[in-house]
Formats: sequence, C-alpha cells, structure tokens
Amino acid sequence: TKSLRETLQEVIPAKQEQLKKLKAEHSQTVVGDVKVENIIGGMRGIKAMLWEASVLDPNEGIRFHGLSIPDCQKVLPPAPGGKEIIAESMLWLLLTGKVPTEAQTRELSRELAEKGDLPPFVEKLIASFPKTLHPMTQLGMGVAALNHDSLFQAAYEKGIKKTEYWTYTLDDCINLIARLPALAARIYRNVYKPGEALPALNKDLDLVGNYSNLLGFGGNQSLTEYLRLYIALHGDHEGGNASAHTAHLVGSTLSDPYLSYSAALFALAGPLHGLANQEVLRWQLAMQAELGSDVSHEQIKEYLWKTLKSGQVVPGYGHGVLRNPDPRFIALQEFCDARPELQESSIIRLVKKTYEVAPGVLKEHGKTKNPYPNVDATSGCVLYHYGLKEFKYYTVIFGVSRALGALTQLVWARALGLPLERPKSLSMDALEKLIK
Ligand code: NMX
Ligand code: MLT
Repeated sequence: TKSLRETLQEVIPAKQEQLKKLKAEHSQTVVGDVKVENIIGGMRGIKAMLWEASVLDPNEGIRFHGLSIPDCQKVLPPAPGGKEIIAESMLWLLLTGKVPTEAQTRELSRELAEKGDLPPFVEKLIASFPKTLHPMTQLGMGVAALNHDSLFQAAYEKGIKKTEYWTYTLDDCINLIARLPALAARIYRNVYKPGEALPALNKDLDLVGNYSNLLGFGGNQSLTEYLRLYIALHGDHEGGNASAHTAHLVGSTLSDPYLSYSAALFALAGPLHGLANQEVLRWQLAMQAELGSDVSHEQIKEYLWKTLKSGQVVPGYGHGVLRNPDPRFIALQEFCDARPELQESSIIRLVKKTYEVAPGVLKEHGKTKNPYPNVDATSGCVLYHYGLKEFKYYTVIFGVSRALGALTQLVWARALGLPLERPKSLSMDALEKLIK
C-alpha cells in the first residue's frame, strides 16, 4: 500500500501541469467582476483564491474533491467497529483527492499516534496559563509555540529550493495534526479537570479515538463516534472562510504551518465564525432557563424576536455563502435522529424545535440573506447532552478539526508555488475617483 506522502507525490505533477496550462492559456480570461458592494461588503462573492480541497455551492453545500457529505459517509473508511467518517480518511481525501483504503487509513492512524506526544515545554506553557484564559487563546498560543520544532523553518534557514518547500510543509502539517489532540486535551484537563493525569496515546487507535480518551470520554462510544463525525465534517469549508483564509494568507508569507494555523485559530475564535457553537448553546440554555423544557413554537418565536429586537444575531443561523440549511447541520441532525437517547434529550429537542421556527422569523425580520441553520446550530448541543458541558471549550474541538483543511491546503500552496497574497485596497476617495 502507498503511504500518504507517496500518494500525494503521485498527484502533484498533474496539478502542477493544470496550473501551468491555466496560467499559459487563461491568465487574462475574465471570470467575474468586482462591484463596489464586494469591496465594502467583506469581499463576498469575489472569486479570489485557489483552494483544491473543497468547493461550496450556496444551495447544495460543501463537496470535498467533488464528494458530498453523504458520498463521504459511504466511501471513507470509519474506525474499526465504528460507522462515522474519521479524521484520517478525511485528511487523506482533502490532501490527495483520493479515497484511502482501510489499510492506508490505519497506517495513517498509527503514524499520527506515534507522532502525537507534546513536547514537555508546551505542557509547561499550558500549565502556566490562568484557568480563566479562554481555551481558544490557549490553543492558539500552544500551536504557535510548537513552531519551535518546525522542520520547514529549519530547512528554510539552511536554504532549500522552492520545489522542496512542500515536503517540509507536509512534515510540519502531519506533526501538528498529530499533536493537536494532546494539546487540546491538555488544555481541557488543566482548565476543567486539574490534577488528572492524561492517559498515554494508544497506537492502535484513530486520532479522534485518542482525543476522546485524552479528554476522559473514551468510555463513551457514542460521544467518540459523534466527535469523529464532527471533526471530519468541520475539516474544510472551501478557502474563503475566515480561519482557512487566514492560514492561507499567513502561509503565503512562508510563515511555517504552526504560525499559520495559530493565526487561523484566532480567526476561528470570533463569535461570527467558530465561536458561534459556544454562543448557540449559551443562547439555547438561556431560552430553556427562561421558558422551561416544554416550550411551544409560539414561545420560541417570541424569544427569537426578543433576541433580534435587542440587536443581537441569532447564533447558528445565516451564512456568508450558504443559502439553504447547511448539509453539515443535516448530517448532525441525522446522527441525533438515529439515536433514541438523543431524540429524548431536552436540549436536542429544543434545537429541533428552534429549527422549525427560526427560518420563518428570520425571513420576516428580512435582514439575513440566509435564514437557515449552519452547522453550529446543533454541534455544541450534542456535546452538552453527552456530558461535555464546558461550552467555552467547544470551539477548540472545531480548531482540532479545521487543521485538516487549512493545513493540507498549505501543502498545496507550496506544491503549486502560490505567491504572497496581497490584494489591493482602496480608500473611499480612491474608490470615488474610480467610479467617476
Ligand atoms: N441573526 C440576525 N441577523 C443576521 C443573522 C442572524 N443569524 N445573520 C445575518 N444577519 C444580518 C447581518 O448581521 C446583516 O445585518 P446588517 O445589515 O445590519 O449588518 C444582514 O443580516 C445581512 O447579513 P448576511 O449578508 O446575510 O450575512 P453575512 O454574510 O454578513 O454574515 C454570518 C454571515 C454567519 C456572520 C451571519 O449570518 C451571522 O452573524 N450569523 C450568526 C453567527 C453564526 O452563526 N456564525 C457561524 C457561521 C458558521 N461558522 O461556523 O463559522
Ligand atoms: C466554516 O465552516 O468555515 C463556516 O461555515 C464559515 C464559512 O464557510 O464561511
């Protein structure tokens, strides 16, 4: 069986050729135009970056190398004895565009487990943080500190050819993905379960199986399976989302993968992006506290209006690109529908009921271009049901996941020799001059 590196090595030349042809034949071909609304509207809709792993259709949602979420659920190998997609098979797909065999997936699991221990200085660094420091800040700082071991940076300092950049980038990316569970679990234990020792990594377990163990939830197979699905589905959402785009931008300066991904995590930590799953739970629990568990649609409607009238956004609803319910939300709902214990959970029932009412209210409110739920509308609530109740931690799990997309695409940026990202900005005066 071919390794991940060998598989990637095989697909790189064809992609390099494709880019060369695009450059030679179509450099001047127009594929869109830029309106003033794009410039002042967060660049929505501008096609402005290359990203191989996935493409987001506003109506249909995400496809990873052409595969929809249900396609991935059919073809990507799960963990032994499990059913859900695992991080390794998603990582393989995102990086190479190929579906791994079971043997390749297991080999990658073993490699990640072998490389997954944290350097002691990073453990000490995390231990030195106040428990009140947000877990996302701790994660971003921990990832940045891991750049102490960057092979890319060391090789660059020595002097390497541009054609070699991607191999060292790949080393860093794999090492970082391997270490994320130990780092993220260390943060969880320090903040919420101080004094408890972390178990050793099990070399026969997949990345998320180990992560669940390290968090202390290894005995809960349902939660472990949920985490597998959650982490696979959050892995990539094309390149323009704030975290992936940040990794790409910072990586384009030839900052190493650790620094690039650390920056991405701080973008993910914003409430309009990854922090929304924490905010959703806070909001749904406040609704439950005010209205009780057995709420009517009418009561939820009133609560939604109260949120909107107070000038806040409804967390978990709306999207920069999507114009339909997020298929990731649907996949997580299906996970819940298949399990009686989740169907009976009061918080999951509330999420479902909110979904039955919120799109109508948001349409009537008339502001958002997408009145439907995004993945965050449900993701944290399932964790809460399973006993992972510390919701300030939820975005950390998203952060473990997004590495799959953001880091694999850094490898591609180097393999394709993509340049420093540097778009043109304009002042309003300069813009007005252009308009005249
Ligand atoms: N509740 C209330 N108002 C909203 C919502 C919402 N859920 N979504 C958008 N709007 C408003 C938005 O604030 C804007 O108002 P204004 O003109 O006063 O600035 C208006 O509708 C138009 O916004 P859109 O063009 O529809 O959305 P945009 O692309 O700017 O923003 C989000 C996308 C995701 C930031 C926005 O929908 C939002 O704030 N949602 C709630 C937070 C959330 O769930 N974020 C998670 C996104 C997914 N993720 O994992 O990252
Ligand atoms: C994501 O997964 O990154 C979010 O849905 C936000 C986005 O795609 O813009």
